[in-house]
Amino acid sequence: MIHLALCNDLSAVGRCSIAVQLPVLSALGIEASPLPTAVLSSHTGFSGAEAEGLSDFFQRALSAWDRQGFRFDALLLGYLWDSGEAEALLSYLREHPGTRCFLDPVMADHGRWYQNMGEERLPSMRALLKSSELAFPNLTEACFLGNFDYPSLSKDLWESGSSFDSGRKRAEELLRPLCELLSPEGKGLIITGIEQEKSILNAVYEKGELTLLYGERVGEGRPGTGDLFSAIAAGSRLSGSSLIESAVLSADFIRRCIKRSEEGGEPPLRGVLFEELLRLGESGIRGEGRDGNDDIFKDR
Ligand code: PXL
Repeated sequence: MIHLALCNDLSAVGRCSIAVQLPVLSALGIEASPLPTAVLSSHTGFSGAEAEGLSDFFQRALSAWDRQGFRFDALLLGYLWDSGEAEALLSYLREHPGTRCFLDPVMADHGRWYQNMGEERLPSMRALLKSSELAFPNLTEACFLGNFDYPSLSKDLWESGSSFDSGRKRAEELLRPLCELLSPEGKGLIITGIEQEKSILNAVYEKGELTLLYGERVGEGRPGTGDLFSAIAAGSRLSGSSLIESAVLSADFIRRCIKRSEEGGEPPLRGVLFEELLRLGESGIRGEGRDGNDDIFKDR
């Protein structure tokens, strides 16, 4: 069985990070070992959250794994508490050169840094990119990592029809050098959850080629969808799927979860109702419940 170390925060309320990634990875047949970077009473989209960084414990646990003889096929990295955790992960990856690394550079969204994060995060995130075969930034994180102007690119990508061409071209200008920052073994990037008036786009970039995946946009954005995306895409990649297949699987599952959440009246801050859709064989991640009428479609 494929064994993955899941390094992310554990937020009790709001369906994000480890709380959503662990169940989907299990459903995909991956053994995922959660190593929390921080514990929170809820994600930080809710005001007044209690949070405790686990940096010391996190670093001790990484070292313990070697003493205990535990090896991992891959790491999936998400929300990091501080630079100590990032440095510890960089050393771990240096000392375990065969370990594959999938990076969601969780730092910011909608043009703004998350609480307690800022530009000081960029050097360690860029260093982690160098050790990763695949990264899943949102558009804000991609712009911050690539020194690109977020407001103008998000506006260009929002446009549809022929005026969208300039957005597409500028996205390529961002993705080309960003992809070069990744490890030589990988060089795949997916910018997740790009918003347009009627669609959600995922921009898949591999071997110099950009593929845009369009899905119907239903309701407002919800936290945790980026975490679901990275877990499903990493799990699916580790099981041998192509990058595009993995992205389509993630995008389609998330689209159905959002639709179910809107129908069920789930408040957006509580994330997506993914639990019912995990049932295997019926409407699970690879299930037959894919509704068919508004699937994810490709435009190259
Ligand atoms: O899903 C992103 C995320 C992860 N972890 C924590 C967060 C957020 C987004 O708000 O607050 C703690």
